[in-house]
Amino acid sequence: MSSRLAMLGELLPDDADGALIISNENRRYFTDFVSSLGHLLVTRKESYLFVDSRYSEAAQKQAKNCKVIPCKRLSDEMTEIIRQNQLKNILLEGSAFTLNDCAWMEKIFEKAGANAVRTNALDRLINQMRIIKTADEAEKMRRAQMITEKALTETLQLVREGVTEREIALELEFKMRKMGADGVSFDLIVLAGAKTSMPHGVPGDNRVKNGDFLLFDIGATVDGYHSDMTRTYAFGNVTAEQKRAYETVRKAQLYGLEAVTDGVSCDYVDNAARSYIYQAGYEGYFGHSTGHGVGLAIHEEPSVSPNSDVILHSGMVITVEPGIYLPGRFGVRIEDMVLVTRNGCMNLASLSKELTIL
Ligand SMILES: [Mn+2]
Repeated sequence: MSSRLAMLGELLPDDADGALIISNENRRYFTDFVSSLGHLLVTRKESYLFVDSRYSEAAQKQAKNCKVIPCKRLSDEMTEIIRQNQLKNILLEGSAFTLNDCAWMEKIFEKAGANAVRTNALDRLINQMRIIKTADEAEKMRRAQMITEKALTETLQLVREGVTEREIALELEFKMRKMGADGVSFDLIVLAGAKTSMPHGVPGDNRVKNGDFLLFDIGATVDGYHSDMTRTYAFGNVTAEQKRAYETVRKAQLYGLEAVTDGVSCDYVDNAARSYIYQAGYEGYFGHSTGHGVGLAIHEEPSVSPNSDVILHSGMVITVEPGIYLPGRFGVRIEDMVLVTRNGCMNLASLSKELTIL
């Protein structure tokens, strides 16, 4: 099997002879090497990973399918390699380059006789590769999801009246790391009571009390791959109105999941969940997309939104996460991460979605 770098080299458009990758995720995706800095120059024949002295030994041992170039001064080594390969047009990773990086790279390229191509062409090629997960990638995500569920199940046993959102979030993160996660997928979202109406609220000193909804939007990473899950629980006695909103989201989420299969478009899946919520009288209280792709990034292609006509294919991993948010009162969201298959999807999450009273 040819390497991802060889595949990218082959996919380069006719009017480009090189591509420069600088994001941590894409550098890792193509070389398996984890670092916080490094320039990966891809050509049709060969790829070069430029690193400074902090990474040169590790990169030479671990980076795959590329030549590691230890750098004293990046501009010198990069100029040399561009000249050797007689590169003329080099695509930049548009989503990763800042204006400053771009100006600096253009200067280096100019000295070496090459042009920087500032389009989204490279990002589109890479996304097209990353959007389909291999079995190995999906397995890492499944492991991350299992850790998330186990940590949540154990943490729920510790929830008592009066504990703060921050204490619960910290306990969860500690457990995930102890269970073998590299880290958390994002700053864990643990919200109680009225704060649950803010889809991306930040855990604070708010204390759990009777009648609260408790919302957990959480995930772990394994080998850089993310998991993403949301569950909403009742603490003590919740009202009939809270139960109605919960049941509406639960059914909408099931309709969303049922819509997922190879060959349907993302807006179709979004609509399957969204229209149920709107018809139940909650139009205006579900603002965000129904879901998103997950992988080395917590949010990646495809977007499962009303504006996305991307067609789902087996091997994609997406979330289905509708919600209802009543400002100042409460919110509900339920989210699973699923692997699209030829005739439906495989749910990577297995925790119950029945309304559970803690
Ligand atoms: Mn999500």
